[in-house]
Amino acid sequence: FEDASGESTPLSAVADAFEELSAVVKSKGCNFDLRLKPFCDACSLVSVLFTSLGLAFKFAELEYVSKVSDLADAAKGYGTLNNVLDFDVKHDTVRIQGSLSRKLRRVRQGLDLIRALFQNFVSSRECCLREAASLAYAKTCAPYHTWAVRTAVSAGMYALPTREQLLLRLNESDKSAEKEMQRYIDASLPIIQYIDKLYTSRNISLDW
Ligand code: 1PZ
Repeated sequence: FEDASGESTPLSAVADAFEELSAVVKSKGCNFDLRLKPFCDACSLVSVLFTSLGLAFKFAELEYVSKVSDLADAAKGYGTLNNVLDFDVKHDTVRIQGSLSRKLRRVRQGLDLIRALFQNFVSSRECCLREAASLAYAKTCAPYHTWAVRTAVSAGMYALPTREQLLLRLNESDKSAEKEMQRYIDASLPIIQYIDKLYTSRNISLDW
């Protein structure tokens, strides 16, 4: 999609990538064997949003980017998301720190964080970014993070740009941002559900 000047924006690139991915997942059903490569390609686009957030969330960016990049590095060897899970189930390493199944779970939580953030953002133009981000974090990631991480995140929230600054940095208007965010909200849901099913179908709970 294009902004007023005819250029594609970072947000529209993210929305495009997830729409493409979710179209595949939706058309082939939940038994479809999603490949790591296109999944990681879409996930790595999300990190452009971090650039717009300033230095406060540099550590979050590094965390997220390194996990996506480790999954991308494994793409050749594993091929699909299912194979990642199968490997860790076999070796009893699903929840072990550093395992790919755990990294996938964290990346999924990151995707859900962005989804919740966008939902708060589009639901009201009065909603400031800090409020939108704090609520989204509390809902999607905080329950699984240590006290130290939660404390750092809530301190970092005060350094977030304003809603207007974010829109400016993303090269969007209120209206165009709402459209692109809504596209991501809709397209990311089937992907998130697909990932959850990888775990639940193997009797792995999602409380971590
Ligand atoms: C406009 C967007 C505003 C978003 C503001 C919210 C920022 C949330 C900050 C999250 C910080 C996470 C710091 C490190 C957490 C790690 O402890 C965990 C567990 O790692 P493990 O022990 O399994 O190795 N890591 C994660 O949960 C990785 C994913 C973090 C999600 C980051 C956000 C992803 C999307 C960002 C796009 C802007």
